This record gives sequence, structure tokens and C-alpha cells, in this order.
Amino acid sequence: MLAGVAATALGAGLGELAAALLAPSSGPVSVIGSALIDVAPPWAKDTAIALFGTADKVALVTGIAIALLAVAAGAGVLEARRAPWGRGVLLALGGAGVLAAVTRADAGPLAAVPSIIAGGVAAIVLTQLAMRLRPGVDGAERAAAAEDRRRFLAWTAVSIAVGALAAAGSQVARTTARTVDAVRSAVRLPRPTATASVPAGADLGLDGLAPLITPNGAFYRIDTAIIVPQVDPADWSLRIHGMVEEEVVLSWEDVLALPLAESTTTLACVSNEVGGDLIGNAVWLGYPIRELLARARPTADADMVLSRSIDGFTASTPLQALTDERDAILAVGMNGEPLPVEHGFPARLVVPGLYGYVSATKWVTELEVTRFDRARAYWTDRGWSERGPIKLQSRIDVPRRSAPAGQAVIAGVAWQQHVGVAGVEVQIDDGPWRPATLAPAISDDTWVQWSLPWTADAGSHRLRCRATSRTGEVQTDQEAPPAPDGATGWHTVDVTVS
Ligand SMILES: Nc1nc2c(c(=O)[nH]1)N[C@H]1C(S)=C(S)[C@@H](COP(=O)(O)O)O[C@H]1N2
Ligand SMILES: [Mo]
Repeated sequence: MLAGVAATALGAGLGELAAALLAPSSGPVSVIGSALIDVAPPWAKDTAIALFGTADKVALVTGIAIALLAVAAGAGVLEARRAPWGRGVLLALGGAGVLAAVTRADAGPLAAVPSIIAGGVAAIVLTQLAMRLRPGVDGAERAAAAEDRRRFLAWTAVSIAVGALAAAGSQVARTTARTVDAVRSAVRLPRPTATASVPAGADLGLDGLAPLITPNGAFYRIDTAIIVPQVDPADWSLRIHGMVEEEVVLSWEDVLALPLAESTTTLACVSNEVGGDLIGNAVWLGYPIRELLARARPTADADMVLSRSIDGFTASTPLQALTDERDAILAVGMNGEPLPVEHGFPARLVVPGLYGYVSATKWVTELEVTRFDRARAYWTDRGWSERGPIKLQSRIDVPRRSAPAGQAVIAGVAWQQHVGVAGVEVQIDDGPWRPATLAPAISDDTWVQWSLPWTADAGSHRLRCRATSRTGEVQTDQEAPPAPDGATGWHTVDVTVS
């Protein structure tokens, strides 16, 4: 078992180091992780996000590492008992890495190299180590066997140590080679032709209540990318093609030369549970997709735009949502900065009213005008709904668990982007529904804060909230899970007052 683990540690470590130096998006562990994300059934993605939230990728990589160690130990046992099957298993693992690496949308010419190194090194080291594991002998050979055993242990220790060092080295190489970070800090965005503003009193500024504008560092991140795409704007372009009269290609320079305007839009993830935090509100700087599509002139029978990211992710957005009057934009700025790399630098889509998985493509490089009956997006192929309008929701932010007795305030947020929220009601224990006070909204495209004063008596209390939309819809109490098109139900909080 030790031989298998040591061989695999050295192989995987050197493979990761080779990737960091030669082919950044092709680390053996991360390409297998990405492939697992792509083939995982919808419930698995849902469970991972429910259990680990935005730490889902760390959890996945940890899980892969543990599974890898178990397979490695098994390969060691197999090699000792039934050589050469053990090394065969390690070669097969390397082969799986090669396959996963070369089939990635962003695979470079050296994509296969890290996994070849990983599998090759692991197989050779295992063969060598297993040869030192001779069955028990006696007499004159005993001394030789003891010597073999010392060598075996020494080489095992060295392999594990070098493997760990190489893995650590790969992390250092990755962080220092972050050239796109440097390019991003040098970007100067043009002055907006229209600036966004927050109406007085829209942010209640209460402790524990989500701020009206989510700072970039606190903005939720959800995507399928274990390795964040590093896109240099100099190499970036956006191609608009498919069912259009005229293909349009824009360079980064072209985009920066456009009249860019600020708009505030709340982004939400379809995987957000009732009461969850996979939602954030930002001031985006961008240009209307409507105008870009107008240049390309979609044909009359088109009804969908399939946007594609540099890493192969796709989203299907109804053409109508991109051509009506709403602020559907190609965004390059977020809260006064270029998009953070993990939020889509250099450019992404932002469409008010639709969940992120059908609209908010990060690292976007292509808009293919097509039809819903001709093309399917990444998550649609995995059982999620092909369309994803955001459902009416509200959340209690304070109090969440406990409160001192006496004068308190219950507060939270409510949203249904591009429809708007008309009111929020709160129910305390089994009492009547009481109207909360809505703070002024930035627009119908953003969430709105609400509050209700409460004289809290000692004991346990159950708080619930529900929103009413501007079209008169009352938020349903029917509970639905996130899959396939968004969770519903009332957010309920149990609070201890003392
Ligand atoms: N390229 C790419 N874009 C993507 C995704 C992705 O996996 N890859 N995920 C989408 C989903 S599901 C959501 S909810 C939003 C989240 O955007 P954020 O990470 O900036 O909050 O991005 C969308 N854009
Ligand atoms: Mo999402």
C-alpha cells in the first residue's frame, strides 16, 4: 500500500508541477475533477453545492485526492501480488488524465504532457519499489532482505517528500505566473456615459443585513471551472454568428471604444436554496447586447442566443430577453473595477431577470444566434430547465438565531428581478401576516431591503416572510428544490430571545 501511495504521490506531484510550468489548465488532478463535474448527474451538483456552497470545488478536489490515495494503495497491493497489474492501474489513471486534458475546450498543444508524466512516473516508481518487496527468506539472504527493506522505506519516504514538494512548487509557480492579474490591474476602463446611483435610504445599513451593493470580494462565485480561465484581453474577441445576416467580431479595443454605461443588476444562482446566499447585487459597466445583435441582424426565425465561454460552458438565453428594453449587457466592469478574473474577466453577460446558468456567461467569447429546438446549453443537457426566469423570493437576514429581549428589528431582502417587489410581509409565530416597510429599490432589476420593528419576548419564536411582486403574485409556500428551475417556499427562521 505504501509503495502505491508513494509512487502516486510522486507522479501526481510532478504532473501538477509540469502543468503549472507548461500547460496551466491541464493538471492531472484538476482535469479529472473538471471531467467529473461535466459528467456528474444533476443531483450530484445540487448536493455538492447544498453541502459545500461556494467551497464545492475545494471539496471536490479533496474528495478526488482521497479517492486517488485509495486507488493508489490498491495498486500497490496489486503490484506486489499480481505484477504488473498494479502499474497497469496507475498507467490507466494517467491515461484517464490524458483523455480528460485533451478533450477540454481550452486544451493547449501540451495538454497531454502532465498526465503522461504523472502516469509514467507513478508506474516506474511502483515497479521499482515493488521489486524491493521480496517474500521472506532465510539464512544468508536475510541480511540482503533487511537491506532491501531499508532501501524500500527510504525510497518511499523520498518519493512522498519529493511529490509533496513538487505539488507545493506547482502552487507557487501558479500564483507567481498569474500574468492575467497584472494585465487586469493595468486595464483602464472608460468613463461611463451614464452612472448608476443608489436612492437615499435604499441601504438600511443594519448589522447582519446583506449590504445593498455586494462588494466584489464577497460576491458569490459559481461555475464549473476548477482552474479559473486566464484570458488576456489582447487575445480575446467576441464573435456573434449563427442565424444572423452578418457575422460580427469585436476585439477588446472595439469594446472599450463603445459608449459604456453603468447599470445595477442583482445576479442569482438557480442553485440558491430558500434563505441561501448564492445571490449578489453589483454595479456593472457594459454595453447593451441588443445593440450588438442589431449589428448582426438575427433572422426572423431565431429565438435563442447560445453564449459560449472560452472553457466551453454554454448558456441558452431567449433572444427576446436580449433584445427588449432591459439592461442585458456585455459587462466589462463590476463595482468600479474591471471584472475580477473569477467573475469573468475580461467580459461576461449580465441579464436582469434570468438565473445565471441561462444568461450570465463569464469569459464569454461567442454569441451564437440559434433556436431552442436546435441547440442546448450546458446545464440543459444535465437535466435543468432550458429557460430560467428568476422566481419571486424573500429572505430574513436578521435575526438569524438569537436576539436580546425588547425592541428588535426583523430585516432582510426580497427580489424578482425585472418584475419588481411591491411588498413583503412577516409572520411571527402563528400570528397575522404583518406588512414590512420596503426601503426604496434601485430598480425592478435589483433586490430590495425590508424591515419590521419587533418587540421580542423571551422564548423561542418562528419568523417567516413572503413577498408580493409588482404583478400581484404572492410568493408561494409550496416548497420546491433548486432543480430543475429554482427553489420556492417561505424562508423560516427559529430565533431564541433571551
Ligand atoms: N463560463 C461560465 N460562466 C458561468 C458559469 C460557468 O460555470 N461557466 N456559471 C453560471 C452560473 S450557474 C451562475 S449562477 C453565474 C454566477 O456568476 P458569479 O460567479 O459571477 O457570481 O455565472 C454563470 N456563468
Ligand atoms: Mo448558478
